[in-house]
Amino acid sequence: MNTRQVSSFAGLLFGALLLGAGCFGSTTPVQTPTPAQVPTTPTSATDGNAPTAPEARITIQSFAFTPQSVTVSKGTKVTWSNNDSVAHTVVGDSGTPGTSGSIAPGATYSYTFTQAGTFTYHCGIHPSMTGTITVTP
Ligand SMILES: [Cu+2]
Repeated sequence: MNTRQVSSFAGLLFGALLLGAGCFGSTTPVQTPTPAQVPTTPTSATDGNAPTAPEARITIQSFAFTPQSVTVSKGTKVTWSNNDSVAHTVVGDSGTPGTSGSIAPGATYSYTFTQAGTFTYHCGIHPSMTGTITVTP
């Protein structure tokens, strides 16, 4: 055995020791769990979950609007239902809530209030029938 062989053997041994020590001493790195991807659900305005517009109902019965006075918020759709046996109309004294035309028994008339204020109306057929809608901003 000459010196060259010895040194190469020693080198091999040293390398094996290093390798072994490396294996023994190495700890498997703790896998940091990647945070679960929270799916970003796009909220589209057309998925039907949009809040519905507020609504209010007024009954026309016994030649009267019931309730006679209603307070709603701006954007509310008010629907008059004619429960009488004769036709009535809804006519805004100053244009709001429009002019319904004849509301037959069992029929309805709807108007969406887009401006705040106090609006009086009457029945074009029976002027004694009056009502007031107060619209808050
Ligand atoms: Cu009437």
